[in-house]
Amino acid sequence: MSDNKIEIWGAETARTFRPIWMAEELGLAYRHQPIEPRTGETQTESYTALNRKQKVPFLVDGDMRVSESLAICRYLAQRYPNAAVHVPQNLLEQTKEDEWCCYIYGEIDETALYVMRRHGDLAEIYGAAPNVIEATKAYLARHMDVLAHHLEGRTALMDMGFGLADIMLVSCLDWAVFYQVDVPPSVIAYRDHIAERPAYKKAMAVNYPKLFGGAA
Ligand SMILES: N[C@@H](CCC(=O)N[C@@H](CS)C(=O)NCC(=O)O)C(=O)O
Repeated sequence: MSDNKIEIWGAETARTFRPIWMAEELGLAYRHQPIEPRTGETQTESYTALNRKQKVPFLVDGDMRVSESLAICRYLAQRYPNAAVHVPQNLLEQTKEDEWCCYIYGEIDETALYVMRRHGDLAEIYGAAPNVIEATKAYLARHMDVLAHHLEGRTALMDMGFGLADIMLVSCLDWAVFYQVDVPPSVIAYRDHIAERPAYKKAMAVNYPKLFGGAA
């Protein structure tokens, strides 16, 4: 357990959900600063001084400052280890976790879901492109197939058990479902199993206060 020197900035997106979920899994005490993108809150002078990227999520832990959802989650898991979250114990596990995390972040988050967001929800900024959205859904279907094959009968991505890669993936799967992407049954079964975790539920309430009526 840490004292309250940890601040997690950001709310209401799949990316901001990740560090909150990780902190909940680890049983950390943290102060949540629920600023949202596209509200002007990331553009203020004080926030820009903290994070020049003007993006969320962002972590403050004493003197440590970290942006990027994946980097924040890995930092927390390794800085405050807890049996709830398996961390790689050797090069092989580290490499396989990296392989999953790079794949999920590169192919599923940035190349697919965020492209859909840019040309859907954020069309006023980046331009409406229904053809791009359709092509991206088809691209995502290929990766859902990869996931379906791997996840058949599994409750965690990696043999070592629930960990960082699962936080990355489940946050993307929820996003995909929200965007009405077809998610295969074995992937849904995996996601539903993990979504039973108390920390997942708590993090949902913290990250999406509007959806949960401010409960958290
Ligand atoms: N690669 C970053 C992405 C961060 C990101 O793009 N955050 C969005 C919200 S999901 C944001 O803050 N957007 C505000 C903006 O671009 O002005 C991460 O995973 O943390």
